[in-house]
Amino acid sequence: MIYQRSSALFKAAQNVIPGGVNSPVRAFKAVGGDPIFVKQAKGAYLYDEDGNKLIDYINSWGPMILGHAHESVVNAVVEKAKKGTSFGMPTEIETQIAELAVSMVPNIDKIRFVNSGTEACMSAVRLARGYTGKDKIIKFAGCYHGHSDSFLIQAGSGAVTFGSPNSPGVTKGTAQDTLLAKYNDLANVESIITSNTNEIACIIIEPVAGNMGCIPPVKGFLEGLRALCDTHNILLIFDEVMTGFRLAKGGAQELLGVNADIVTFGKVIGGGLPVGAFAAREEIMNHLAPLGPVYQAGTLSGNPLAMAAGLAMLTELNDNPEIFKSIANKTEYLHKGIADVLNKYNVVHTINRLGSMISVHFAEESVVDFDTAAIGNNDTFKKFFHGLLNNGIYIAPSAFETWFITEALTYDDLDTTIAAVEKVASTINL
Ligand code: HOZ
Repeated sequence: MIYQRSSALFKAAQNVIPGGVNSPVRAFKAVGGDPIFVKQAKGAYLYDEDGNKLIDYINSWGPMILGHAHESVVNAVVEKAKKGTSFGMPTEIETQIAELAVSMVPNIDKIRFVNSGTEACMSAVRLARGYTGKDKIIKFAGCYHGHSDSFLIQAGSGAVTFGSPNSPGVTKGTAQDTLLAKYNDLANVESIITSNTNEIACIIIEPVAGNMGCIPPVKGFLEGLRALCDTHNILLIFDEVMTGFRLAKGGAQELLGVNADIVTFGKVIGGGLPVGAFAAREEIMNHLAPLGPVYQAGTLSGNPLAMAAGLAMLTELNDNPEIFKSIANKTEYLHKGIADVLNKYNVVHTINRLGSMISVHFAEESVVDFDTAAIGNNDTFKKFFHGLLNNGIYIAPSAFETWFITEALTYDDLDTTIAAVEKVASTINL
C-alpha cells in the first residue's frame, strides 16, 4: 500500500504538534514507520488519505461498537448541532442519558458527566478520597486510567509503549500516595493493604485490563478485591472506560458478577464524542459539589452534542442487547481463525479474549499481568502489524493495546482478516 500523502501530512504535523500527534501511540513509534492519516470511516472500514480501505480493529479505541458513522448517532449529533453547540447551562438531554445509563448499570443511582476517561478516573479518585477521608490509592501495574498525575505510576498503554510508565512531572508527593499492585495477584494486594492500615481510600482497576493488551481477571480475583475492600473500608473503583456498555449493558460488573463502589466510563458513553462519566450509589455521589464538598466542574461537561451522540449509542445498545452476544461470537470466531493459522505456521503466541476484546501476544506463557505482557516479542509484533497493514487490516500500533470488535464487522471481514494473517504468517518469518 502507498502512504505518500499520510507521510507528507505527518511531516507537516510534526512542525506544529509535538511528535505530530495529539496522543502518543498514534505516532507508530512502537512499530516503526509513519502513521496513517484517516480521511473518513464508515461501518467497519477506515479510508485513509492515500485512498486505501482498511478493516478497522481499533474503532477509536473501543467506542464504535456499532461501527463508524452509525446513522442514529450521526443524525442525533447533526440535529443537536443545529440548535446550538454549548451553553454551560443544564439541558434536558443530560437527564435523559443519565436515566438511561442508571437503568442499564444495576448498582448506580447517580452519574456525573465529564469530558474524557481521564477526567472521570481523576474525579472518581478525588470523590473516593473525599468520601473516606483517606489519601492513598492502589492501582495495578500496566493498568491505564488516563494521564492524570496519580495514575502515571507504572501505567500501561502509551506510557509503557514509550518507556515512561512513571512520567517526569509527577511529583514525589503524588507518587507516594499511589501504591502499586500486581494484576491478578490478590495476596500482593492484601499485603499492601496490611502495610498501609487505614490509609487507603480506594483500589482502582480495569476489571478487564485493556492497556497491556487484553488481560481478563483470573477467577476469584475481582471477588477477592471486593471482599478486601469491604473488610478494610476501602472503595472499589472499576474503570469501565473500555468495558462499560461493551461487555454487557451493565459492563464488566454485569458480565463478571462483581459490583464496584464507583464506576468510570468514557468513549462508549459518548458514542465516540469526548465524554467520560463516573457513577455510584447516591450516598457516595451526594458528596459531590453542589451537594457536598468534593469539587468537580467543567464548561463542556454534559455538552449537548456529546450527550446526543451518547444517548443515541446507549439507546441502540439498550434496545438491541443481542449485540453484546453477537460481537462476542465474532471475537471468538476471529480468535479461533487466527490461532489456527499461527499454530499452522508454528508462531509462538498467546491470544487473550473476553467478550469483544482480544489481543495477540507473541509469547509462550500465559499473559496475566504486566510482567507477562512485557515478555512478548515486539519484533514479531512489528512484522505482524505491518504485514497486516499491507493487507488492509488496521490493528493498534502497539502490542500493549487491545483490539475491539464491532457489530459492523461481517464474517466476510473476519475471514478476510484471517486470510491476511495467513498471508503474513506464510510469507514473513514471524
Ligand atoms: N493508548 C490510548 C488507548 N488505550 C490511545 C488513545 C489514542 O491515541 O487515541
